[in-house]
Amino acid sequence: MTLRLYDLAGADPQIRFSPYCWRTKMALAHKGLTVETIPWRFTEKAAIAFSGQERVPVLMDGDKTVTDSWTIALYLDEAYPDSPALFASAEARAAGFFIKRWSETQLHPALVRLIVADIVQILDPADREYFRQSREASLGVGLEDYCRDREANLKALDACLVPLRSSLKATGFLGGEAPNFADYAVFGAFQWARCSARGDLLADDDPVALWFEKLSELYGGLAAGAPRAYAA
Ligand SMILES: N[C@@H](CCC(=O)N[C@@H](CS)C(=O)NCC(=O)O)C(=O)O
Repeated sequence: MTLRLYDLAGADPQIRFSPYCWRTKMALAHKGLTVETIPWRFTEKAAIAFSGQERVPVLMDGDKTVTDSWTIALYLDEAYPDSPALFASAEARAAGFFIKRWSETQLHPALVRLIVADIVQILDPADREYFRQSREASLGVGLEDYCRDREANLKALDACLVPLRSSLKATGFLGGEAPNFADYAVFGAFQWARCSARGDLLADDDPVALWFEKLSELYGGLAAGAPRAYAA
């Protein structure tokens, strides 16, 4: 039975840029599972109302519906125990939870300052007003003003990446010798920026960039082949 996933899209349905959906797509590929993705826009709340909440990813596996990227990862390991584990142990799961929360609370905000003004431009016209209003209300400032000082925002990102960079230098992947869900939880954030915003955020020789490249090429280049909204 094919799994199905509601996946955030831009005006161009090929542009898939949600950090949380990218985590899930990498996790599904890691498990060797095939998924059919359904492009979804921010304002299409009615389409996912059956899931009992208003956000993507929403995974449908037969008659089961699972939401939230972390819950989906736990579900996949439980439902598909014979496929490669996303968490090989309870310890890996505990460390993975910390890393996913680091990504959401430290890395995502640093990236938002660099990409949110580009994101609004790639949205379906029906989504633009909703996105601008909701994000400006939570940030307390206009999106373009929020991103104005790119140099300072790049410096802040660089400082935020210190622990990630040291870990990757030491171990290759956050999961150790091979990637696990912790890698995908952080990878999703960089793929969000890659697919939805202008410019590169990392120097070519940055260990974080090298790790990102390696993950992008996995699973037949699943992430490397994803179209970008802006030319590289
Ligand atoms: N905790 C959720 C967060 C999911 C989430 O925030 N998804 C965003 C897309 S990146 C969304 O659906 N936003 C809907 C909205 O802002 O209205 C997860 O890990 O899956």
